[in-house]
Amino acid sequence: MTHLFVYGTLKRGQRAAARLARQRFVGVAQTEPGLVLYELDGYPGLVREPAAADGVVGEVWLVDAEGLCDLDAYEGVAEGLYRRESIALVTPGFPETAETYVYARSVAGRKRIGSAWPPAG
Ligand code: PCA
Repeated sequence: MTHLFVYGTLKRGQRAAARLARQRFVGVAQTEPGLVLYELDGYPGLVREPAAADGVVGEVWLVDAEGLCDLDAYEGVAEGLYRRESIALVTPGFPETAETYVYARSVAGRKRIGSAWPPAG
């Protein structure tokens, strides 16, 4: 089983939430600083940005191997859209690290939305 941090369309109530239906929700948590979200085409991309002070808020799920394989396919890992990488969590009571989907393409010209998606307002 793998702890997976999701911050976009896979979150509860969002468009792709059903893809986690057979997995276990752990809770809402925050990442280490140095990670930030950009708005892409109706979904967000998390990127590493050393100056980002706040980190990202999202959900931690416990995902089985088959589910992770399906999610990698959905997120376009093989096509180089996202890379699945380990990041650190700072919320007490959570594992110290989790896997997440880091956006693997350029965010040049995209809107920087900060710590949470969808952005408020
Ligand atoms: N889906 C993945 C990565 C970005 C997206 O919209 C997620 O929810 O974490």
